Amino acid sequence: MAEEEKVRPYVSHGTAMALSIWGIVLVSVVFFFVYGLPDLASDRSSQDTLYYVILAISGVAYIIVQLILGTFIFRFRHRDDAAGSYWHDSHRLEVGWTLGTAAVLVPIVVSGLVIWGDVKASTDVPPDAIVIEAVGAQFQWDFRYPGPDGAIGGFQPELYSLENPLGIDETDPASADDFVRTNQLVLPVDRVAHLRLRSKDVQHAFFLPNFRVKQDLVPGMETSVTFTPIKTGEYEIACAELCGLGHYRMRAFLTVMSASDYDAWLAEQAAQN
Ligand SMILES: [Cu+2]
Repeated sequence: MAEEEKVRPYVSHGTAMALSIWGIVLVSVVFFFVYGLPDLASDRSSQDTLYYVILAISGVAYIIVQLILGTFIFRFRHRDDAAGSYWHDSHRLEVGWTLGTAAVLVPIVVSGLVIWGDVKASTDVPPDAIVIEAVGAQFQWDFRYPGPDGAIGGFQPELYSLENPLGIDETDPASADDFVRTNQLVLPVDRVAHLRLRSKDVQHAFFLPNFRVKQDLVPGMETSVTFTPIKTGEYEIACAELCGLGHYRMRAFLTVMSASDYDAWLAEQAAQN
């Protein structure tokens, strides 16, 4: 009697474990379909394509592996009369799964490198690109526009003060018509945007989920991102680097306008200056 009671829990453990694994697979597959990527609003569709290819390959592998795992746990659950069998060393199997994995991973890594090269090729910024300086600071974003002369003036960290929070060098003639908007970035659609990023204090990260853009801001150096908006609308800009107690409110907005609306907006801002 006492013997039987000891054995029964182990029998149900095997079944419960198999059912839990299959349950987790089912729930995670449903979640993948419910929570997709936010709508794409930039020219970076190749990133999405690669993402979906990797997701499909790893998703199918994940489902197959978990189904087999659950099946084995269920099939070989505890039985009083069962004995395990052991074997090891199959060179053919080892070579097979090494080459098989490499055949899947090498093309993924190569496509990733090609896309990464495209994303990072910010050296070829076309001459008609919109160039804007984005300054991150605890806890806001300031965007400096070049004004009618098309050139952004210099800055010096020594000039940081309450009156000149961005340290703008006023002796630089290019600074004269620059204007700054806080937490509001405006860009025209279908034109290359080149953002020069700098931080006043700690590391921040400029994150535009809809544009597949995420770039760290590093104190003491300039980083940059180049992308082209392809859809008008209002989008969220987040800081993606835990940068202090107010990190959660380091949020800004990007408005993408038609070319004519953008020109009208620029003229309005220049008039206000
Ligand atoms: Cu931040």
